[in-house]
Amino acid sequence: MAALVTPKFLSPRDLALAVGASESSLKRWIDDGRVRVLRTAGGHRRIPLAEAVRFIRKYHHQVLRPDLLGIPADAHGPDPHGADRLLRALTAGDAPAVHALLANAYLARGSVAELADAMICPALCQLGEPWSDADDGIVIEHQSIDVLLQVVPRLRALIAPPNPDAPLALGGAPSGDPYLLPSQLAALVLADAGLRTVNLGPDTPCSTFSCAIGRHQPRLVWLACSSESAAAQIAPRLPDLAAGLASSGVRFVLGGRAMPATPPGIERVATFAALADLGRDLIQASGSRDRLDEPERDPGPG
Ligand code: B12
Repeated sequence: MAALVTPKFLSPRDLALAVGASESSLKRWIDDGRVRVLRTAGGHRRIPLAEAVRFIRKYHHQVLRPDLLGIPADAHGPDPHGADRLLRALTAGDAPAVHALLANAYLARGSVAELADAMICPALCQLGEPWSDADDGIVIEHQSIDVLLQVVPRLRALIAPPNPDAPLALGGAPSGDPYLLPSQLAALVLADAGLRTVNLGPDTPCSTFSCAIGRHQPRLVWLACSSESAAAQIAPRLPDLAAGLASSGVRFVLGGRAMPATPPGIERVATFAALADLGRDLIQASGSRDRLDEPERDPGPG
């Protein structure tokens, strides 16, 4: 992964090369507003990476040179056996291949929720099964999570930043739950839906949740439960937490393979696709402006 640098901005020439178009076509698309650009102090046009990705996804462009977007090429292209190939790449600890698979699938208009539900979770499930008896199974699990945690920020760089007035979602895993990826994915899925997110991460005490809720005033709180013992410990405290959040109109979402039985007021969400739906509902209800209407930050001289 070392050779590729994720660019913050692309020149019109690089975006034209990436999608196999001529520079004059790209200039026309800039002029008709399909691609939004910034001007450097020197008057050069620059395209933020997330804007380039939005343009590619919206207008169904095929990407011939993903390397220009900081993404390794994926010779296979998007395919229905993505989870199997992801499993092989994870087992081999091949971070560039994992990056290539997931980022190219996103460019081909997959949502982050689809990547999580249809590729990442099935690959990890398979990885957890055969390896559970093998001596090096635990090594492969740690290594796979490490690879995915390297790739998640690179996927995040492809997503348009949220509007400053977008609703905020906050969450994590309860005390004693060491699982990192579920909350990372929840945050990524909600960011893809347009929300601002704060991920408190694994092993988060109830007091920290309360403090963070007071500080950030979220509209949605998620609790990712993957550890049976941690879920059993937090279960008796859920009714109070749910009542407090409900009184402020905050949606409380419980997800994860170990989510305990829940009292009314807590929404059980089984898939990341369902979480994305919730996120989009919140964006619509909030009246937050379309994030594409937001002016972009200046890229500085260049
Ligand atoms: C990586 C891993 C670990 C790593 C975690 C590293 C880390 N820091 O994150 C380590 C090595 C620490 C670990 C430890 C253990 N693990 Co482990 N682990 C896994 C593995 C391979 C992947 C877990 C993961 O991150 N999955 C990613 C999540 C997102 O996928 P998912 O859990 O399938 O989630 C789905 C839904 O629940 C939902 N979802 C999940 N979270 C959320 C959150 C929200 C908000 C929403 C809306 C939805 C949602 O989305 C997915 C479906 O689309 C799983 C295998 C598997 N099937 O997942 C085993 C697995 C979970 N582990 C297992 C076991 C047994 C253990 C240990 C007990 C092993 C041991 N003997 O020590 C310990 C227990 C640790 C503990 N304190 O609880 C078992 C659990 C069996 C069971 N009874 O449930 C599994 C299933 C493996 C297996 N087949 O046996 N593990």
